[in-house]
Amino acid sequence: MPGIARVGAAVGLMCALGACQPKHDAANAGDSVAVAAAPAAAPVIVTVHARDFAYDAPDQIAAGMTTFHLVNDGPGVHHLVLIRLDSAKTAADLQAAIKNPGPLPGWAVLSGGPNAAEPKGESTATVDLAPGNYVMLCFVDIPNGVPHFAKGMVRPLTVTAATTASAAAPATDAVVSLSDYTFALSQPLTAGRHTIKVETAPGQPHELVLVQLDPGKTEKDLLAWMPKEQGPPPGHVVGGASPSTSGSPVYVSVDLVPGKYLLICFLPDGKDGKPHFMHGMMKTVDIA
Ligand SMILES: [Cu+2]
Repeated sequence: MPGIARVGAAVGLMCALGACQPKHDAANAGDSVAVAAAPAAAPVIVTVHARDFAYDAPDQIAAGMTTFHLVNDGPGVHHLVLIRLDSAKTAADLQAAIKNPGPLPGWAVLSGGPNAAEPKGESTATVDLAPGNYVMLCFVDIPNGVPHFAKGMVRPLTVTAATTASAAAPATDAVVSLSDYTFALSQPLTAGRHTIKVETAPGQPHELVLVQLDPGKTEKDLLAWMPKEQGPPPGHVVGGASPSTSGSPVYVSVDLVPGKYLLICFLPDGKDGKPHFMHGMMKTVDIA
């Protein structure tokens, strides 16, 4: 069928020119996101703006490989955690459930997303979303220990069945495996722009927060700073993978400059409630 072959070639060319990555902005809030007529060569990009304390985002998107571009317009640090609500549960049910400490109920499935972005910073991650009802939520509790979802940073997102084939997973140049309680890297990370596959092993859910340490600072400085958050922090967040369960990889796009970085998981432990970094889930890497 030469007609179809020609259409395919044209789509390929447009993709090469950067024309087939539709951007969906806060301006489209309330709209359903249109999907390209041909199988997408790259994941659809959904731009979400975070501010203190709300997300500006579409209400509805199509299922499949989706890149979430989190733009932090607020003065505080924020991230975007996607949680799928099964069993007809609602955002109100989730908000009631997360008032209790401990693991999320089984109907709330941690599905990744872009982790912490600095004020005026950005964070980007790609996930493969199944159709369903989701919420976007911020667990960050800086400053003063009150999680941002309690201040309004929780927003429903409906993921509808896709009408076209999903894009393939992004090409990656490293894998970081999260397990109870370690970060394992497939190879040393290097400076430059990378897409890193972050996958959680069977066991508890985990997250990857990437912190770039200021020159001369170490993880001890961060641990000393965190309880009171007094004075300037010894580093700054540069994204990572929001919490996910096994089987839901997160593809993190990040631009690394040479320096010392920390990989940290803050998720509360399923057994004793302590953050996972207190169980050893904290790793310093030198990037050259
Ligand atoms: Cu927040």
